[in-house]
Amino acid sequence: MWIGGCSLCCFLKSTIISFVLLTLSIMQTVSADPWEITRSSIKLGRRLGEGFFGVVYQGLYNNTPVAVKTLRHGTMDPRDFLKEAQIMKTMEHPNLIQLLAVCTEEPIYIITELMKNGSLLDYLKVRVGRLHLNDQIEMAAQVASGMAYLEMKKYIHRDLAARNVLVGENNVYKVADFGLARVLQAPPNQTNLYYIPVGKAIFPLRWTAPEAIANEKFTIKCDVWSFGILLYEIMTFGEMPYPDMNNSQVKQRVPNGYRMPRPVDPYCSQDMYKIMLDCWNGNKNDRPTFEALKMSLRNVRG
Ligand code: ACK
Repeated sequence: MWIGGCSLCCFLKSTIISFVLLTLSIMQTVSADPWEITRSSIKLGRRLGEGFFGVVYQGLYNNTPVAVKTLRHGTMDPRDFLKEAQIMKTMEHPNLIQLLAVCTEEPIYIITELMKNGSLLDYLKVRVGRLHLNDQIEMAAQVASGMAYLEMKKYIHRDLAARNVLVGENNVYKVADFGLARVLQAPPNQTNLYYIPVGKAIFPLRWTAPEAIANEKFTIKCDVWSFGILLYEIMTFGEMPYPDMNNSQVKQRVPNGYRMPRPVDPYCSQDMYKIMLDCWNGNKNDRPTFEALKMSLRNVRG
């Protein structure tokens, strides 16, 4: 009788233990992030280039060629990045670079689709005078399409510029690095051609709307301002915005109403310049939506 009691007790004990183990393993499976991958599952290949925050490599993931963005230590808090990556993963559009996987242990790896022709900025620079207005409108319209999707999803890019648009095969243009700017931290005492520290954050000064510099608050309307600067880059084949001004002149004059003049060489049509000026409206609420920009770009004449 006693022996029977013991075996019942042992049976119950082992059943409970198995149940707990099973529950734990189910919980682990549910909570494991399917986007998080081990570093060993990525084979790094040739170096594609270097951004402010680290080197970008070509890589192989599941036998598929990918781009691997590696972030230098200290460029962001891995926990902030992980939170932001959860949102980035939900963004899917033919004109947005698709996030494929992440490695959130430092050095952080961001694995995305590979774009054969690199950044739009470099693409433009080597094609000075070799593109037609229709090609330029096509680039702008595809970027506006990707941005209209972010707008609809109530998401903000914060660093829209030709260097962050990538060019694929068959004239496909995709917006990269959306959301990243929010979690990036300024490396101490480091600035470069594009980014300057403002408080704890860093800003791409020449692409940033004056109200965002003033109050460090970003909205989709700041992205619209940056889109106007991107149009300027497209029309000038990658010229640096405000070419004759230094950073402090930009910081001081733009909030006081200064706007870049219409590019004349290379030529920029009045229609296109009008769209730029609309994006640079001092009152952010009077700037167009990306949805409206898509339409306006269809009607641009040379
Ligand atoms: O102009 P590039 O060759 O294109 O040099 C820059 C560099 O990395 C730093 O940003 C390249 N790059 C970034 N992301 C990708 C990508 N997904 N596919 C191909 N090249 C990329 C970019």
